[in-house]
Amino acid sequence: LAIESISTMKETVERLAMTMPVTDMHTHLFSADFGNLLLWGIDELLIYHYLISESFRWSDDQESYEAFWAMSKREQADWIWNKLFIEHSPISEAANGFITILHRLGLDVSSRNLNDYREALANRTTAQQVDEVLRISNVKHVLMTNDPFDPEERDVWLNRGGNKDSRFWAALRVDTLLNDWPNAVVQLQSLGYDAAEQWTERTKVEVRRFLSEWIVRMDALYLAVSMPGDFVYPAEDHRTRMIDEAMVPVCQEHGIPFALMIGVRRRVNPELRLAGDMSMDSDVTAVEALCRNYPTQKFLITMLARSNQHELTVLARKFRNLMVFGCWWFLHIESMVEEMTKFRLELLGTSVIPQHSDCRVFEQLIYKWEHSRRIIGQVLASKYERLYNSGWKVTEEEIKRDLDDLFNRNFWRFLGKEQPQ
Ligand code: REL
Ligand code: ZN
Repeated sequence: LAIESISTMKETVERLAMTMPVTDMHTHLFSADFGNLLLWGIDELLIYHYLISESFRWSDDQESYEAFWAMSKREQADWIWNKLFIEHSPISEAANGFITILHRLGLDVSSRNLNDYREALANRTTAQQVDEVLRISNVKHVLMTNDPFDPEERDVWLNRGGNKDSRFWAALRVDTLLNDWPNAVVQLQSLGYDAAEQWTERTKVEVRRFLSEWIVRMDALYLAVSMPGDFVYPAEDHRTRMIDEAMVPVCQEHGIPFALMIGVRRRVNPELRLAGDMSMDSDVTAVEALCRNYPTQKFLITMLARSNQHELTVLARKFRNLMVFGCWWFLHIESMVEEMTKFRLELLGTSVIPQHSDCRVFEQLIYKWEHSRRIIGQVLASKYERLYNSGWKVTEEEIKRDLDDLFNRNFWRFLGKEQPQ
């Protein structure tokens, strides 16, 4: 039944946008099977690298980076809490996000008593918190970032049965193979693969074997990498050979997409460690060449520079094997999510994946999705309103269909898989 008034239409879109289950197609979260790799709780939330870099803006030469890194997690969390929440107001997206989390967990935000918050969560088990957070955030499927070169993670896959939680899915991360080949060779050799630094036939075969074995072992839904902004393709270099001769052939063999996240400049301030990464402009023609060279290979693409977003969205009009996804990292802020969602819907309709969370700490699912759902709902409602003014009235079923495409189905359809129940 067509919705007859604009206000009812807006209420319906908002209600559905805020409550519909979502597929979070890129996170750094893990299921409880991965033990300590799964980060959660108050202190982990406060020492999120987004908040670390924001806190250092309120410190001076008297407070060395080293002194911060030497502190315990709890001390670091206290330091950040004071700087960002007590001495200043938590206005930034990440700081505001922490408040959204406390609020949704039912904690008294007005007390500003950090120890109370710690205590409130202290008696929960990891499994309880996972259930609770997935319930509050309405996240149904969580994609992990899985790196077989990480010894702790590898042990879970090889010796402890891997992922057993059907709400979690693997994505095989291949950064070292593409961006730090000498190191990757050492790792491959230590895992028993006969690889050499020189790109020989044997090395190619062994890299493919490594990728295939791990795709199968993890049941990886896609291959993933973060690339610097100066990534050029095609080029006479290691990356192009690795992509053309190992990664794309293996993706094709297993029928999985290749996700490239392009535009990061690692450690511009090494003192900040994980918090020291920066964004940089990228060359969209690299993605264009990939999509044209491999028309039957699917590419999931996101970019980190605001300046690349429009061109990338236009490119998706040209290639059906290109799926644009998410507002990544520094773009995951209110103003950018709104801007990007608007022009993506204007250029692509609903054939886009508007958001992923990139969470590193479990409870972040709560704020990242709540903040994004609201904006995506508002943008969608404004598009329906324009149609309404021309006499085109959407039904509740159509709103559901469109939101489900944005939040779930575009991802699963792109994989060529039924969305699991
Ligand atoms: O997957 C990536 O490469 C990035 O998303 C991460 O490196 C980054 O640190 C992440 O926390 C950003 O949101
Ligand atoms: Zn990420």
